[in-house]
Amino acid sequence: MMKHFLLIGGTGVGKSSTINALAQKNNMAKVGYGSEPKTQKLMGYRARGYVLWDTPGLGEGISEDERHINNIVSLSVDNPKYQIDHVFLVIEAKKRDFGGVYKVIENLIRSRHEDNFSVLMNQADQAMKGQNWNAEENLPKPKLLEFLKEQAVSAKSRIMRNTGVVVSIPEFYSALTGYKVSEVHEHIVAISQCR
Ligand SMILES: Nc1nc2c(ncn2[C@@H]2O[C@H](COP(=O)(O)OP(=O)(O)OP(=O)(O)O)[C@@H](O)[C@H]2O)c(=O)[nH]1
Ligand SMILES: [Mg+2]
Repeated sequence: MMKHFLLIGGTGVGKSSTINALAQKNNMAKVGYGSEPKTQKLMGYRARGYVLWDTPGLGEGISEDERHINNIVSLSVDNPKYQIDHVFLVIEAKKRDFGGVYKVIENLIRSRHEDNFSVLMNQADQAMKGQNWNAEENLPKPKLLEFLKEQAVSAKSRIMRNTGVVVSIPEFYSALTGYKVSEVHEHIVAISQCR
């Protein structure tokens, strides 16, 4: 049976871009520009052997977040064939604070998905505002690589501290440049085969 994965996260972190990168399709999920939220409703996309559910960006307001979470929860409740096997929280590599997202982890993850939850750290290329990114080779320079590793470890501990939810150290990648997207795909395939 096809596995279903849900991507959640703040507005503009790159959830839709991540889905396109994983599916190796350019314009499948609509990508935003500027700071307006782009994705408005839940939508499932078939990628390489699994289904990725795109969701509206969080952090636009308490009542909006609540509405999005209710829609996410009713997706699986109303459609037993859309049981979510795993939830991915997408965060940005440059951020030190995930603000509103902690509340959502508490509300959505802690009760239902704590054992099938992981974090993906996107926009690796932008972590130091574009500095120390080797565009020719599509790789971080050593200084940025060091920074990304620290950010990943720190994201794990901040999430644990703020929500009590235990996660693995996030994978970092860039949906825009394709850096380490295949590692993220492998990670998802490994999860698919797990259960
Ligand atoms: N530099 C860089 N930009 C990225 C990356 N991933 C996404 N973006 C850009 O970030 C912007 C938002 O991307 P989306 O994929 O629409 O983000 P989203 O999380 O789906 O946004 P909402 O649907 O509004 O919640 C777009 O301009 C993307 O091109 C990345 O890895 N690096
Ligand atoms: Mg989107």
